[in-house]
Amino acid sequence: MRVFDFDHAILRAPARSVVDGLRAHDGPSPSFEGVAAEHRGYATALADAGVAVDMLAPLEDFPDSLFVEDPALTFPEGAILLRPGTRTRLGEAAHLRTALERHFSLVREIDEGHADGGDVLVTPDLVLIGLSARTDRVGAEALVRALGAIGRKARVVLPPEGALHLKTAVSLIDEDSVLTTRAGADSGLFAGLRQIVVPAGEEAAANALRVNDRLFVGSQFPATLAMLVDEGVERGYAVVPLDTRQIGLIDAGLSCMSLRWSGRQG
Ligand code: CIR
Repeated sequence: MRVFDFDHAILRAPARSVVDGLRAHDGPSPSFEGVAAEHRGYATALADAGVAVDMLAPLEDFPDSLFVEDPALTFPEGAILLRPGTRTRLGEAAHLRTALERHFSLVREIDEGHADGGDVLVTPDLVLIGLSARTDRVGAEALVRALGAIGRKARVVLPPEGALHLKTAVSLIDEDSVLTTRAGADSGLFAGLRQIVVPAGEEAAANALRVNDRLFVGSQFPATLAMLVDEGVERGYAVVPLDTRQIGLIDAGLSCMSLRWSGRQG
């Protein structure tokens, strides 16, 4: 089984409060209808790729709660509840517990520091945990231990500057390949992997999502899409463009809207 083979996912429907979602820089708010449409497109694309989607109810008190990847991690071996590193999101983890317990016999948790799932890149041999404004050293080390308990080797790294999360700047798109920004490639963090650099001006496209034989890429990134189509044919995946312009207004991309795993060992 490859690390991007998934047959289950948990998603959370956006709340109307999503218009107040966090963003690093002042800018326009997304519309609820726009986010909801992008979220529906994403859920449909996952289902089309062969994934059974468990859609959780919206949480009005948590504007960013549709980004379920930040408060938890899921693997075939088990789930881990995290401690998101920003005040308005810390409470999201508790709201995921019941859903995780429905799918996993054991739900571990980190109990100190802070860590966001957006800072966690899973590669075939190693889990990379990026330190960021959301993930601190104490949380990252607690996560290394939790991952160790389910048999995953992990390393704490310093991601390229300027990215909200590690995965803002990188995605695993094949067993030996990452899609990353120029800064990500220059950081040396992914030196053991084949690095495909997104064209200048399309840095946000580096947050793509590989699911089974599909690669989801933001549809607003034409140069990246054009670059990846041939690569996909050669490597056996189809490139699927998905609109992320509305969630992009609140610093989100394709990986953060789902928790994914293969149930074959879970
Ligand atoms: C936040 O700032 O937490 C949200 N507005 C966006 C979270 C995106 N999450 C991710 O990329 N893993």
